[in-house]
Amino acid sequence: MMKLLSHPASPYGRKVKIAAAMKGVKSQIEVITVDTSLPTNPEINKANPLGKIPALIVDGGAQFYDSHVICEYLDSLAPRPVLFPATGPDRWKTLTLGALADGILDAALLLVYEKRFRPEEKWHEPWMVRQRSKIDRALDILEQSPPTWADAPDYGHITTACALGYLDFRHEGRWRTNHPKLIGWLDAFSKAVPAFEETRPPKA
Ligand SMILES: N[C@@H](CCC(=O)N[C@@H](CS)C(=O)NCC(=O)O)C(=O)O
Repeated sequence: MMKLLSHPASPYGRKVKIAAAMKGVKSQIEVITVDTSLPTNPEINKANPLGKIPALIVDGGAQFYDSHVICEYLDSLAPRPVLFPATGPDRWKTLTLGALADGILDAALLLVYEKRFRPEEKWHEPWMVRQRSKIDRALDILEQSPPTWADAPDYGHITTACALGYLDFRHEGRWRTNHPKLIGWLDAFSKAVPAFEETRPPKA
């Protein structure tokens, strides 16, 4: 049995859980909840020296992180659906979409951490504006041309859905006011991939 160190609120952990469900390997993974908001957590530090979830411990003891690597590993366990096109332009398109959506996540998480881990007198508004502008530019690109899929969504689409889901969860869904095409896109993803709803983070 593989072990996934994660947390129900983690959008990166959600990517991995969705990938596992899509690849039909969910039942081979025991999910262990880890709290990364503690000052230090030996359990996660042992699995990932960076102290970040998700981390996957596979049979035989090898430890994989981060979410991209774990998703690509899970993709290698079963032939279909293909989450990472093997070669050619499709592969670079998928990886670049994944990087864009991970960039939204990273900026959105830093905005949460600014307030969680720093005292209020040290919150730095220009830095937060900088992070918000990254999210806004990325959302505008996605809204111009929401990423389509042929047979099934891939890793790029999974990451995009998890980024939008995180903006709903931690940033009051403000993106919904001016991205109508993306709202429709997320609804279509949710219908195509039941694991998206099944992994919705619990209300804080
Ligand atoms: N690039 C990493 C990001 C993972 C990440 O930042 N996870 C957060 C939780 S959602 C975390 O563990 N934060 C703890 C910390 O940064 O100390 C991935 O894709 O797995």
